Amino acid sequence: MEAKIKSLLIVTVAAAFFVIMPTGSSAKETVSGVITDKIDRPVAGVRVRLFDSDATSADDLMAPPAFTNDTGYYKFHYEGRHWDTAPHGITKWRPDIYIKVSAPVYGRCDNGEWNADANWEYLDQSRVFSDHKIAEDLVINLKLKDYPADITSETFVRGENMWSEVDFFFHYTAFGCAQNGDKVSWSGTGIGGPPTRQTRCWVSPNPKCSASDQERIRALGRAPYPTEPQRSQEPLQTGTEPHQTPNR
Ligand SMILES: [Ca+2]
Repeated sequence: MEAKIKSLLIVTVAAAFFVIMPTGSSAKETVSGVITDKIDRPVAGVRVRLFDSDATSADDLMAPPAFTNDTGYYKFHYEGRHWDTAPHGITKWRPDIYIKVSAPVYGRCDNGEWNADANWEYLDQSRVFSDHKIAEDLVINLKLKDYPADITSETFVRGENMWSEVDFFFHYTAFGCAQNGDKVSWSGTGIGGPPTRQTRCWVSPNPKCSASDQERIRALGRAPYPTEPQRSQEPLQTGTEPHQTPNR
């Protein structure tokens, strides 16, 4: 019993020491913040990359990527070195800091073609904090103005602002042109109706609809809609489709 109390005491003292122990020179060379969506909800699991903006060369990646936690929080620690060439004493070596945010995707529709290699979809980036003093912690909170994109059955009408194509049961692509000209693309939607879910393709509000996109949509309006392809006789592997049972 005495030993137990003793060990508890040691743990308590150690914990107290840890709390009051100075953490060295206070945190420096850090960038942290919270990523939120367009209605101010925290966005978890997105990739945040930290860059030094350079006018005359490619921007430097200042640290390995960070990922937001459940509260949308991310944090970087970067090297306290000269980020631009300039003599010491002249502050122009300070980093010009900004962040870029991307969401994970498992492939993506690129111009109507399925790109299975796409892992990340760019969402947004912050402004540049020029010549930032590295001894001062920097907080960059970013609100993703276009995330998540709206897809509702009212938004897209096939043949008016929506185009779709069927390659195979599990490989078809579709996109719609929103009223502001944004191109919203996806795959894995029910081909017999409006898009109801995104299973393989990121909803991308960034690209604009081109003139040829509009032409394809207008042509679709004059032609019969593509029909759903014959489904394989093999059992579905994804488990996301409602299973049709034969009449008993
Ligand atoms: Ca720079």
